[in-house]
This record gives sequence, structure tokens and C-alpha cells, in this order.
Amino acid sequence: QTETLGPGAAFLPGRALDQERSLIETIETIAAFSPLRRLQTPGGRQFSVRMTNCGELGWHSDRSGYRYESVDPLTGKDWPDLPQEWARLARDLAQEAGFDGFTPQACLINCYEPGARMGLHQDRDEEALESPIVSISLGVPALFLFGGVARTDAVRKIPLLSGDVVVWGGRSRLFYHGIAPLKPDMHPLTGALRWNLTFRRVRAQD
Ligand code: MD5
Ligand code: FE
Repeated sequence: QTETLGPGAAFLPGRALDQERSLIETIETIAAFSPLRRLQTPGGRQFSVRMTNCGELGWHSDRSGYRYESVDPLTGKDWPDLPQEWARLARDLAQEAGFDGFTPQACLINCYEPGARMGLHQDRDEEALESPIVSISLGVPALFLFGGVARTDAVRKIPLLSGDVVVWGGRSRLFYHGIAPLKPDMHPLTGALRWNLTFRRVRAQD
């Protein structure tokens, strides 16, 4: 089934459960090539989440700011290819939520250890704001913090489980959101870890 979380935000609970094991295996091959790393914020702090990317572009942060890079600054090489099955899955999920023709250019891979969190923020480093972001959760459950268009808007707490998918489009595309500190827990395929994949269109589609 699909449930509406907000304007343009479609929750597809368990929609990626069949792909759980294969997604996790593929993450490991990507991370063997472009390793997970704790990026620096522009303010000089470190993210508690470890990140890597695949695709023609990858999200990066350092003292100079947030941006997309076509070469992994850590390895000096291109990011690993976005697997064709992943692109197909992201397109299908976007379509289910009513967004046709979604062609991701980047997949940001987030790895949460116990205690790791993501503070309230907006995703606004993409030019293609009319394209949705497709998010897949894997492993240990997390509490998603879903705010509004203003930082001061009320925040709803939504549990996200392994295999859950959310397609963030429309007005929700720019809503404030975050992840509460990850509670210690165990998942049979990931141990204590939570993974999140976000498929993103960065440059406007031609
Ligand atoms: C996560 N990741 O679970 C989340 C899932 C990130 C990030 O926030 O930036 O890597 S993506 C959630 C998202 C994306 C775009 C819009 C909204 C939520 N929203 O309007 O709430 O690691
Ligand atoms: Fe985000």
C-alpha cells in the first residue's frame, strides 16, 4: 500500500523488502571501491553518519561547503557506477508515487552506527528540485523527524524499518527533516547498522 506523509511525500512501507539482501550486498561492493567516510561540515564539525556515493555525481561536504562532485575527493577516481538494477528500482518506486521518468544521477549511501544522527536540515544542493528524492531504509529501525517548510514547524516522528521506501516530492521535497540518534539494536543482515539510500536527480533533466 502507499500512504501520504505530507504534500507530495509517499510512504511505501516494506516496498524494498524483497531486495533487502541484494541491496546490502551491493552497498558493500560500492563501499569497497569508494570507502565510507565521515565528512566535515562547512563549520568544521564531523558528521556522525558515514557516507559514500555511486553514480555520475556524489554528494560531498567539507570546509568549502556542500556540493556534488563528479570525482570522489577521497580516491581521486570517479564514483562507482550506479547499478542498473538500482536505477530501475528507483524509477519504479518514483513512478508508484506518481513521478514518471525519474533518472537518478547520484545515490548517497548513509551508514548509521548506534548513536549516529542527522540534525534537522533541508536537501537543497540539487538544481532539479522538481525531481523527487527516493529513499530506502535498510537494517536497524530509525526514528525519522519530519518537519515542514520552515525550521520552526512542528516535527512528526515516523519510525522507518528495513525495506521501507519514501518518495519525497512536491512541496515535501524541501521540508526540514532529520534522523534521531540511532538506538542500539540488531538486524539479521546488518548487525547494529542502519543504511539509507537516497536516489537524487541533481541537474535539471533535458
Ligand atoms: C536518511 N537522509 O534516512 C535520510 C533520508 C539525507 C537524509 O536526510 O539528506 O541524506 S532522505 C529524507 C528526505 C529527503 C528529502 C526531503 C525530505 C526527506 N523531506 O521532505 O522530509 O538518512
Ligand atoms: Fe536529507
